[in-house]
Amino acid sequence: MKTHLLKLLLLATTMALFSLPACGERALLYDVSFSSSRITPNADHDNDIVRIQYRLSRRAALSIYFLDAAGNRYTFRSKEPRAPSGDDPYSVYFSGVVDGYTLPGESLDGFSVTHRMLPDGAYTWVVEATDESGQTEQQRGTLVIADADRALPELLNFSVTPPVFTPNRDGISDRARMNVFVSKDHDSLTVYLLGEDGIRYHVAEDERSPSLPGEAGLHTFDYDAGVDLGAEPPPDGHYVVWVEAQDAVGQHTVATTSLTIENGGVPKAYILNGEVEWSASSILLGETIYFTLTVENDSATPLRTSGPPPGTVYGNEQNYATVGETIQSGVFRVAIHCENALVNYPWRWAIGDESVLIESADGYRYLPPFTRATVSGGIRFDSVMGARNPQYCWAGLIHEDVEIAQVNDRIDPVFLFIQVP
Ligand SMILES: [Ca+2]
Ligand SMILES: [Ca+2]
Repeated sequence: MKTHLLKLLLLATTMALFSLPACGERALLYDVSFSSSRITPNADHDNDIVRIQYRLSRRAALSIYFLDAAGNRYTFRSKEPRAPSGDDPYSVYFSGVVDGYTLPGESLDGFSVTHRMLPDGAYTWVVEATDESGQTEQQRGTLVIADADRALPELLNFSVTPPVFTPNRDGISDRARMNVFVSKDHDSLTVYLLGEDGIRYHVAEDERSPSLPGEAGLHTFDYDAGVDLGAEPPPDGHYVVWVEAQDAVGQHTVATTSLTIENGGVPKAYILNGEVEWSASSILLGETIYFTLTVENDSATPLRTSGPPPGTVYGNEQNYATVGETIQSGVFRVAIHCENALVNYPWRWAIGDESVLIESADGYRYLPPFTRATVSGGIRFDSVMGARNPQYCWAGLIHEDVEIAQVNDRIDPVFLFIQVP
């Protein structure tokens, strides 16, 4: 009798041993739990998230996904490599947001969704682990999602103008403007250029954007490629421009367009050696004083210029505007100023002549990169023009509506005396 009982016990023990997974190995995946069986993911801080915990006895690829009543599968984690769990279980919070999906018959208007809230409903959750030998274990349970905030932060009419821009402070297409309409209040909205080398260039939102940061509505971005602050812009080339938005429940949307950078760079122009050759320091009333200097383009970006051409002689009562060559933003010009002049640098000339300037397709003229040009011109004094005689006259190199760099201002003055008979 006793022997029979012992045999039965032995048999039971043996069976129990054999019923363990993988012939006596510990379960690969164990202690799987969801802290709640129902969440209301709507960012009201009430029951918005569930904590998922699990343990792994061996290195494994870990997946967590959800099955709806129709058997559609929604991915939260997909075959992510995991080391064996240590003292603490793995722990991850789930807020109802899974990898982007589209509903049957649904089409999104010019954007895509990378992370999206599940629709309300009852789901089967599956936590699944596959070890290096290919053995898979999974556990399942039920999670109900109710009152989910499913409105997407839609990204509508994302655009960039102009599609080709030249960030080089020449006043032509120096800025690119990005517009996007976001349909929902959001936690973040970012715009960046992505180069072929994988480098991202962040674009800041315009301070005059019609909508406050985080608010639904039209958002505008103004991009100078950093040139306004003197930084070199991204290299010339084609870029994908990305906009990404994320809402309070963690849904994430993206949209893209493209932008081409041409002739980008920070212009660097100098009067060579800060040197001006003056024809005289004393002239008779009615005579002309001439100057000659050399302009150096010490940058990889072309320097835009405008007329009148070198060699032009101004009457002292004239100025650049009276000869029809008004200021144009971004243009470089050589200029002369005398103390008695009423206008700042009244006499201005192109920074080169036709032998050195190149003309763009749209008719603008440029001094090419790393090029020098000799510029001369004159001013005929028909009057003394003011009280001071002699007066100081000097040269400058002006970047119109941008700056007169310290290094290019009040260059090589001449103390000019005009002899009045
Ligand atoms: Ca809630
Ligand atoms: Ca430009």
